[in-house]
Formats: sequence, C-alpha cells, structure tokens
Amino acid sequence: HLSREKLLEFVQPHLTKTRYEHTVRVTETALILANRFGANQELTEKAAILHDYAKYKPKEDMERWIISDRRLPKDLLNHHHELWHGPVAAVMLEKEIGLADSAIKSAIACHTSGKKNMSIMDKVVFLADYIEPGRGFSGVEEVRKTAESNLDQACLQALSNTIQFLTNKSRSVYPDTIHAYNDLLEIKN
Ligand code: DGI
Ligand code: FE
Ligand code: FE
Ligand code: FE
Repeated sequence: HLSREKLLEFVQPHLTKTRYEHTVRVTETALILANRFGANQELTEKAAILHDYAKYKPKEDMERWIISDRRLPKDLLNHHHELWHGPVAAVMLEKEIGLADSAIKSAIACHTSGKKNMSIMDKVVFLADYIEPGRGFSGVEEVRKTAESNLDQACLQALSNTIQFLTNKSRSVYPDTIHAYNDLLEIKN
C-alpha cells in the first residue's frame, strides 16, 4: 500500500520541478472534484499523482512500448507523441511498481485525450489536469466555473477548447478525443 507521500516521492525524480508542482496541483484539484462528483478518493489521488509519470520518457522508449505491448493502440504512432505519455505510463507503471488497479490505469491512460464511456474518475483526472490553478488556457475560467456543478459539461467544454486549439493550428485530433466529445454531447442532449 503506497501512501500519498511515498507515491509523490516516487514520481518526483521522473519529473521537472514545474511538472512536479503541476502534479501536486492536479492531485489537489482532483480530490476536490472526486469529493464533489463521487469518485473514489484514494484511487483518484493515486491516478492524479502518477498521471504524468511518463511525460519525459524518451520518444524512442515510448515508441518501443507502443510497438511491443499488445494492449497499447498502434494508431498512437500516427499521432503526435504528446499523446503517448498517458497510455505508456499506465503499462510502464504496471511493470515497474506493480500497478494493477484498472480504474487507476484507465484514468492515467486517457488523461490527455479522453475516450468514449469515461468513468467518473477518468473525467475527474482529465478535468483536474485541464483546470488546475496553474493552467492559463484560453477559456479555462469558464471551464472552472462549470466544474463547480457539472462534470460532464466541464469535460465537454475542455474537449471543445482543445479541439478548437488543435484545428486552429492545423494539428491532428486523436480519434479518442473526438469520441469523448461526441459521447459527452450525447449525454447532454
Ligand atoms: O501533460 P500535460 O501537459 O499536463 O497535459 P496533457 O497530458 O493534457 O497534454 C496536453 C498536450 O496534448 C497539449 O499540447 C495538447 C495535446 N493534445 C491533447 N489532445 C490532443 C493533443 N494533441 C494532438 N495532436 N491531438 C489531440 O487529440
Ligand atoms: Fe499529461
Ligand atoms: Fe489534459
Ligand atoms: Fe498533466
């Protein structure tokens, strides 16, 4: 059983100082959201602490994991490597620290793109990563306001902002991002 302190000590050497501070803020934000929307506190805390574990792994290492682990979607290789660190972290942590909990692995894996049928905990970690107090994305203030009362609507706004940001820059949009967006639109309507 790993405590919050032990897990933070574990991830710190894998992150930069600013990324570690982001991780602490994501964890605090995720716990508030978990409490508000009814996700498991202990599992949410672990997923949040570990979510960016693979952020600074060499691209070549992540590529090897995607090629060799049958659970990792191969289509990641056709998209920007920024999308790889979540899915890769989930499988690396399984091997390196015996992370077995599928809810934690799911939240880590989909924290950048989202996906269809996200659990409450998936949404909480995804949204915490987007609205933590250090973020300055355009439109984040509105998402923070929505997150005070509506988890799905806040995730939908975050996804919409991200999709607009990417298309404005003519960058590809990963299919799971679109799937998450369409899925949440359906919940709303
Ligand atoms: O790891 P963090 O910086 O805390 O945040 P993150 O894991 O949400 O990664 C954000 C980056 O990922 C940001 O540069 C936008 C990019 N991104 C998110 N969704 C997509 C995407 N990039 C592409 N190409 N396609 C996506 O669907
Ligand atoms: Fe990330
Ligand atoms: Fe994100
Ligand atoms: Fe993050």
